[in-house]
Amino acid sequence: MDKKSGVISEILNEPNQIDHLMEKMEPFRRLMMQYQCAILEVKTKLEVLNEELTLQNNINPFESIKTRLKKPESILKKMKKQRLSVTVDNIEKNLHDIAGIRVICSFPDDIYTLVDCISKQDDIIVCEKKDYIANPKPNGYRSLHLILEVPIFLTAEKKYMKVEVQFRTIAMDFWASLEHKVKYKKDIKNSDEISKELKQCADIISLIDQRMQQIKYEITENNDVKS
Ligand code: 0O2
Repeated sequence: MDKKSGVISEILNEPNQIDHLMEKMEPFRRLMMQYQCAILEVKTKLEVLNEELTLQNNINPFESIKTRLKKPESILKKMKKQRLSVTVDNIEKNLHDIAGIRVICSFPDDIYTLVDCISKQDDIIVCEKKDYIANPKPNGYRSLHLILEVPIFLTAEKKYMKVEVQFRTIAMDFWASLEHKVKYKKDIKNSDEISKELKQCADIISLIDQRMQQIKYEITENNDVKS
């Protein structure tokens, strides 16, 4: 292992040594620490928005927020898949989902409100936006993905870090969790049938999300008229 450049390709074929070597490799550990800080920054921004919007509307725009740092094994797998040499520089340049946040909302409109508010913040750069709610994937997958760049302030530098934020409703999350399990399970006998069934469920879930949204509007409007 070349400690200076951060080349770690030698460990690719030695999975049992990955954790041990990763722990010892300072540049990699530093990069992971920086991604963890970026997660904290974006999570706090979203929580601040949640607090304010809850006070304004009496309804919290998100139900829960989950964060994760991509595991070393998954990073290596993705680098290998992209046929990239495994250096710390290459990891940072090519992988945009090392820092991940998932925001689970009750209603689709809350997703767009949060996306709009966070995208407008002047220290945030929106590098990429994929709206799989407006344009669902052929399998029925719905979510809105952002790749954000956020500054972190370290002892001797300010550095912009990428964070992937996925926004979905509770119902979309329920669907995606099961579909993810099916996707990674090998040797499913009736996989075509299951895919068809999942696609139908995704469409039903989308309709329910829209109807629940409509009911929420009606309740809010009626309350506004009374008060
Ligand atoms: P995992 O195991 O969840 O981390 P990229 O990440 O940019 O290389 P892509 O496909 O261009 O890959 O990005 P995209 O479409 O924004 O998808 C990124 C993530 O969204 C995926 O990460 C999944 O978490 C989720 N996702 C995308 N499509 C689907 C889908 O059809 N079903 C489910 N359940 N989740 C999906 P990973 O790394 O692929 O997987």
